[in-house]
Amino acid sequence: MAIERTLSIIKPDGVAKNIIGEVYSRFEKAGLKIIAAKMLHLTREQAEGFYAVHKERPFFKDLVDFMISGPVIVQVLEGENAIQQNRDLMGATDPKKATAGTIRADFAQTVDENVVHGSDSAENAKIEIAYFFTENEICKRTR
Ligand code: DAT
Ligand code: MG
Repeated sequence: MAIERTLSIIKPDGVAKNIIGEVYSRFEKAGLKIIAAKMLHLTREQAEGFYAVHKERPFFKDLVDFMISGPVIVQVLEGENAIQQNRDLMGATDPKKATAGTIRADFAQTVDENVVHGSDSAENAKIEIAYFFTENEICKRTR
């Protein structure tokens, strides 16, 4: 397995629930390193662009409204198998179907407000990281 990078977002509900530290703690305990991070309040255009793959879906407008309802924390995670590892930590999209002990099972109630985002493939990770971070904003963690 290789060292990968993935994009993670703590969504507005996660920030509002004051569980930023709890989520970061899960990343760190799993051996994932945070190599870039920022808090921002997405504009409608930013949220629509980020979720452009879903623009024909019936839930698109609600998803965008939710994503701009408050600030988010966006981070790049690095580690062995980081993309799948982060998806495993997150749990299924619908928290009711998420495995016990995952972030979504523990902190989310509904599919439309499910606390975290994580890239789902190497290709999308690259695109999503570049959507939020320049190469200069991504740090080397050599210590
Ligand atoms: P994931 O976030 O697990 O990658 P996704 O890419 O299929 O899931 O969808 C992106 C987000 O859109 C998801 O986190 C919540 C929302 N969403 C997905 N399916 C939905 C549905 N059936 N009803 C409402 N919102 C949904
Ligand atoms: Mg997705």
